[in-house]
Amino acid sequence: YRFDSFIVRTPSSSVVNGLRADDRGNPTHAGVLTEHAAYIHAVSQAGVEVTVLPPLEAFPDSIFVEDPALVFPEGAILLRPGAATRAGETAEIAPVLKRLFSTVLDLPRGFADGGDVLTTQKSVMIGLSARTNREGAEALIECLAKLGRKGEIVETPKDVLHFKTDCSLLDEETVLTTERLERSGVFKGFKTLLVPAGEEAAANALRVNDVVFVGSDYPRTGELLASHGYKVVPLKTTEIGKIDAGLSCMSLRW
Ligand code: CIR
Repeated sequence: YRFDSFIVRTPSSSVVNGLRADDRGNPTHAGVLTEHAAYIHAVSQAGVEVTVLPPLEAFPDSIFVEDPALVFPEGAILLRPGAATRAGETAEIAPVLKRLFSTVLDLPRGFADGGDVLTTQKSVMIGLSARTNREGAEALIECLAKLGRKGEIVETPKDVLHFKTDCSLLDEETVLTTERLERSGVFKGFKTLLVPAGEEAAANALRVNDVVFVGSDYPRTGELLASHGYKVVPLKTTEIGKIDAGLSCMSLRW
């Protein structure tokens, strides 16, 4: 959770057509832009340098740069997003990563979204989901090994978009998660904090250096984290939430 660098992508006007499981109405372009600008400002204040990529009209979900790639200080991996409308995002981010990293690997087969990947000191957890299949997860483990990292395949709760929709790393030993994911037992060896019932979407929080960013629509989660000594900064995720996104999705971090 210690980072120096972020990559984000400005939302295009097509973001209003982003994928979603339940239609609660389109987000507005202006609303997403405002949330995105506040995110850039907030992470900059947390001490990271932010590279802002230009909008991609052809890819409504391309603001969620977390999904087409994985980055580590030692190198990057270009992924194969599991949603057909997002597959082309990898080719868009590839040249940027090739400029910034001396090692850039390609996921050779299968499908994997970065939203299904939780990096901890012990391992890189890869959640199987509707976007990440076993073939992709196994191929990803091979790529991770080339970077000197250990990958581990885990399950994502049913009907949850991504593994990280339901969890985030608060520090090296603590994970914020939902009751349904905690129940699966994946976080053995970690301390867990559970988001209050009704605030499941708050589990996709984002620890950056000394602060934890949490969706401002989830005040009870903010209070819970503050009561455990975390420095909490609420960020609005109302519009991006309409297209199933939270705070980790909007950046690549290393
Ligand atoms: C999608 O369904 O792909 C986007 N609407 C949301 C992606 C969220 N990404 C993430 O959690 N890493």
